[in-house]
Amino acid sequence: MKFDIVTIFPKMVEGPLQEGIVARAIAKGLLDVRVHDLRDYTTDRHRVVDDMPFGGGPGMVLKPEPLFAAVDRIREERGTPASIILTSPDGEPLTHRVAKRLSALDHLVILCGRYEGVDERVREHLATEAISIGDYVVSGGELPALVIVDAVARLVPGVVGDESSVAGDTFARDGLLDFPQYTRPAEFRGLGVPPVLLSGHHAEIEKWRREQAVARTRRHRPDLLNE
Ligand code: JFH
Repeated sequence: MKFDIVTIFPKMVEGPLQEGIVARAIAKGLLDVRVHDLRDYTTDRHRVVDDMPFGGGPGMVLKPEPLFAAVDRIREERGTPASIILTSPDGEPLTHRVAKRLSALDHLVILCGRYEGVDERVREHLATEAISIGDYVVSGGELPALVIVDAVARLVPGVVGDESSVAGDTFARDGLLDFPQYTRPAEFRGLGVPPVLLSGHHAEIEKWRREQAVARTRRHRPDLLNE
């Protein structure tokens, strides 16, 4: 699967791609991720990517020309992408369902905005969709782009070693939050582990985990319970 990420801060994106599951998937050839410096697609001496908003108001907006030029180049060198995603606080919320849909596509472009956002013509005539990673504002599209790459990549077959840890277990299927997990030592600084987990009674363990998952879901995400 191919990803092209367009940003004014390529180093901010490249670092995280060089660690962990995503880095291993790139090394295995399962993912092909390229990061493009938006300033390379400017034509002026000062490599300006932003300008004042028409109508006034605070802050600056990303100009359309470098973003369109970057996508033109990606099309020439990498082919027409299946989706061109604009990261934005007012996009479609990123969910497991959205990540799953994107993971079936062969080539995604992700456009990272900065400042107060991007010229609306990018959203309307260049991007094919706008995605939000949640109801809070971060300072630009780079962290959202990394979240999208990571969440989507995990759903590409072979990227996560143990497929059953992706979506296979019964709790993920039921749409509940995770149950608590413990590992050795069985006693740490006077803190124990729920005895049922040490009991070896698999049916009892399953029952306890489900109860814990339901309790956590009721507490933190009652919207997920269909009651
Ligand atoms: C991004 C930024 C917008 C102004 C709320 C009302 C007024 C700062 C590009 C995505 C999610 C983002 C995100 C994605 C791309 C960009 C910063 C945008 C405003 C804010 C201020 C620039 C933020 N899910 N959160 N944040 N910014 N808005």
